[in-house]
Amino acid sequence: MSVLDCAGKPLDLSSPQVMGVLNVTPDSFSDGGEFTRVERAVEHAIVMAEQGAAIIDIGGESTRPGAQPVSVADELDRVLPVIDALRRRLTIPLSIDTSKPEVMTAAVSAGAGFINDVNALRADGALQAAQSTGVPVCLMHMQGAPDSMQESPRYTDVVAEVVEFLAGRIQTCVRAGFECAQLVVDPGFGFGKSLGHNLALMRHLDTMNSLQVPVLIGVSRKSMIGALLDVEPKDRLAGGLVLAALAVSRGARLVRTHDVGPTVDALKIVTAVEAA
Ligand code: 8Y7
Repeated sequence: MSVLDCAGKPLDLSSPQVMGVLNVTPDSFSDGGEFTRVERAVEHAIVMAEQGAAIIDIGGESTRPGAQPVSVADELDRVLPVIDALRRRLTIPLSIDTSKPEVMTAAVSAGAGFINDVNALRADGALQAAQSTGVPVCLMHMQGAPDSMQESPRYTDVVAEVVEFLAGRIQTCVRAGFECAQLVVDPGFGFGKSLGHNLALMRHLDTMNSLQVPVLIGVSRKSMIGALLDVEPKDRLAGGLVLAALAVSRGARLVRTHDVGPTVDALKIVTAVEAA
């Protein structure tokens, strides 16, 4: 379970690691045009690798609540030049953050070694496309769709329902030809969840270890921190670090974050304490 083969690049999860977020969307890199956007994204990824990220997650479609959908062509125009530039400049694996089968296939051909799908391969053709690439996949839980998921999230037992959903997706993937050693799961903090649901998932995150595949979490700058502290995204670092530490102490192996340097430090501390 501990070393994933990301198209030839190893991702060693025997200790917890950081996944750096690289958004290549017009809203995150305004002005300056195409070249500037690619250049800035590449530079940012290199900084995150220097800060200790074990993998970089490249996304060309915003999955924030209420976000607008993006066409396959636009998503590819955003991510492919960045993947192409980074595959030669970084030794760590690159992850493609997408739910679209066409983007999965093209991104892995261009050099991505991991697929991060917030839709857990439920889109038409995604299961087959991802399986054909041969790279590991993160299956994330989401209730509803991004445009409406935060309107009225409902569960009887959020922890049991998320685990049950992910167990079902693992089973579907294995039947489609995946090996368990290629799969990672994620409870999907903020994706069709109230603050109470997010807190229950964090409190009982160790329950996810029963799935016997590595657990990834993403909490950095999310609204659950805003709701607890009443602070803007730029002031959510401390909250995100505490949640990352709590998650890792409950067994999470990969932490997806915008704040790579501080998160690497936090995970080193937790790892040292857990090893004592
Ligand atoms: C997550 C994610 C986002 C997450 C995984 C944001 C793409 C929203 N969040 N992928 N993506 N897990 N696996 O605030 O929690 O970064 S986008």
